[in-house]
Amino acid sequence: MAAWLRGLLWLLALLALLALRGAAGAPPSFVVLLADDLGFGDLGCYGHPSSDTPNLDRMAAQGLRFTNFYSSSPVCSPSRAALLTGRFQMRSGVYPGVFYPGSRGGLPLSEVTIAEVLKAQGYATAIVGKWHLGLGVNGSFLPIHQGFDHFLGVPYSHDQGPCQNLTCFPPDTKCFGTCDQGSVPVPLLWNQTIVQQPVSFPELVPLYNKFSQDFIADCARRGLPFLLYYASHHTHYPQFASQPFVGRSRRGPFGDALLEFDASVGHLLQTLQDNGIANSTLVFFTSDNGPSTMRMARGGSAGLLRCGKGTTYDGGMREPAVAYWPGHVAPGVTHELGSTLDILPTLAALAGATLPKVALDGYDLSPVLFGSGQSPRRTMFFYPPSPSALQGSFAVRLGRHKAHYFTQGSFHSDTTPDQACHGLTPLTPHVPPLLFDLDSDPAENYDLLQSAAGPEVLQVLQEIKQQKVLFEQHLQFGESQMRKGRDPALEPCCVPSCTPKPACCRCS
Ligand code: CSN
Ligand code: MG
Repeated sequence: MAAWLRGLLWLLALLALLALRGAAGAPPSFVVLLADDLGFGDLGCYGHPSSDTPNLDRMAAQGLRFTNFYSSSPVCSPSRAALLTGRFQMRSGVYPGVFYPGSRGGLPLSEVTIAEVLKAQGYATAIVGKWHLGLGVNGSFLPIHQGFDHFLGVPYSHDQGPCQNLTCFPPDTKCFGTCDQGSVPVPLLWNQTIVQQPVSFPELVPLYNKFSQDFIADCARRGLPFLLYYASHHTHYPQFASQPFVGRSRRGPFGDALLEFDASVGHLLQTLQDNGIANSTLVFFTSDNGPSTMRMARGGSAGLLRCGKGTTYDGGMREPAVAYWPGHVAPGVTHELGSTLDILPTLAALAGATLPKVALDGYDLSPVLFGSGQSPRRTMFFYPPSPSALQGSFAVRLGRHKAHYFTQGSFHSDTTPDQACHGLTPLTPHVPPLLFDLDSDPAENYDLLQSAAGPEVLQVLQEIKQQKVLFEQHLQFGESQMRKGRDPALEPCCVPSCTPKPACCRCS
């Protein structure tokens, strides 16, 4: 080949490479929005008849809306552990149940979070809102030890402390129900420091909005890619809302809380616009677990799905989810499988980051977001709030089918018309499993083995069993963090040596 021709080919190859890099562009920023105890049926864009969610609905209309997206657990702490690590909660030991204010354990520091993955790529990182992955001695489990540069928020659920005085507007209105009376008042933390105790919830969301706005503006000014993890307390019980939202929805206190969350979403999207970074930022929205129907009209709704929080029926774990990135993610609806477990691998791929060298349970969803539309995820495994290696997964989804090997009710799913959901419904093994076709029967009503156990159905069951065995063979349970127990002395208190505890822990 002539030297000039070789030179020309080199040049062309170089130009192609540059063009590719240009198309990929600078690393994108990420906003991960997580609602709390919000069910599959709670948003306007998922069919709720009286919710007001104009901003989330707009995100869904201009982004990609998932119909088969799952959290990794039907309760909070395990679900959040999995979202941040891309690993099932059993691996990290975040089971059984959830963390409490005095829990000794937390998400182990040896786990690699998405914040740490992105920080290694030069990202700025912040979390605002609910943490719920432990406090530990001297705050050693707080977000700033897990890759987050900044934290403004509450370290656990806001019913994990006395909340009957949680003021609602108009002033002196009693909020609904009672909470954990024996714990310290719920604190607001800035990094590791208690800045308010108890938190004034009706004034909290404006603080979160300002924190988010300042963080985003600062990153934009410095030209830094960032991760903002916005973990809202809405719409967890007990519902609260700032003054402009009280009584403004058609759906009562739950609707008001949802309306305020939706307004925060609008505020965040506007902030991205104002800083000129809307088309370099992927916004991903989902929820941590299904609705707490034990709260009746103050709980959320799983829509047409069966049961809710605490159960391995779809109502406990299938969640609304939207990926929004104008100019990059084409608007539409996908019926492909996805999970909160996939967030870490997906964001890592987009950032060009290397994956942690550990067993991951997530997949890079880029093909769903930008490509063929086909998800690399073919299965989803359903584990109860108290998982054990002996029982294994309670249910397995493969494609459109889901087999239940165990079912169990949960008090979180009380008051639904279906008794199978309720707390008094005991653990029940199913041999053979219950088998549902979630495409033709999303409500998990009609067991295929009762009605139509033809050879194709038995074949499906065989394949699901194979996937189950294969997965469980390689699933190592980490040491349980919850079984380390609790110590009241570890509960966060702004006046460390005051008496009588816990009530004396008050600062404004
Ligand atoms: S959760 O809700 O943290 O959103 O899962 O606030 O499972 O025992 C769950 N629980 C308090 C809660 C306790 C919560 C439990
Ligand atoms: Mg929750």
